[in-house]
Amino acid sequence: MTRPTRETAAATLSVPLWAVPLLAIPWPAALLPATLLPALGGWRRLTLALFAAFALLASPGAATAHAFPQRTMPPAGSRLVNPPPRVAILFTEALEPRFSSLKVFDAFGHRVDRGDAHLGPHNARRYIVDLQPLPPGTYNVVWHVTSVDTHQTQGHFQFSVAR
Ligand SMILES: [Cu+2]
Repeated sequence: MTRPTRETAAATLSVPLWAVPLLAIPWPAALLPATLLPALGGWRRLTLALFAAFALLASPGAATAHAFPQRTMPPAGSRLVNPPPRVAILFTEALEPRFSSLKVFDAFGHRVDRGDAHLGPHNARRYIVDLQPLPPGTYNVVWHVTSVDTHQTQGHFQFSVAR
């Protein structure tokens, strides 16, 4: 028995030759939080590219129906001088708040948000949580969301407050 290789895995998914150029297009970059990509190895990235390409091919519009961050405040990886009063994420799709969560942790894993994750007043794509006063340090924002079409996505990003 041999371990599956990329080639056999691709064969299992039966990629048509004409679809191969599609894999060169950075679909995942458009579909996933930017902070997630560097954490993934080449093999996983390839797998994501395959699934993303197939999702697009299988049913036009399906890939856009999943909620992914379009913009975050503070921006992922940012270093702030003033502690932010809240974290807000603008998603690509409207969210179902009963099945979504948005939490912020300090470097020790302690919650520093106020546990009041809620949608924007006039925008169900905007997800907000208020923060306790943040001392200098690095913070991890963790989100699990369900879009109104019931699809679930999750991710995380960091920001820091300067000393
Ligand atoms: Cu979806």
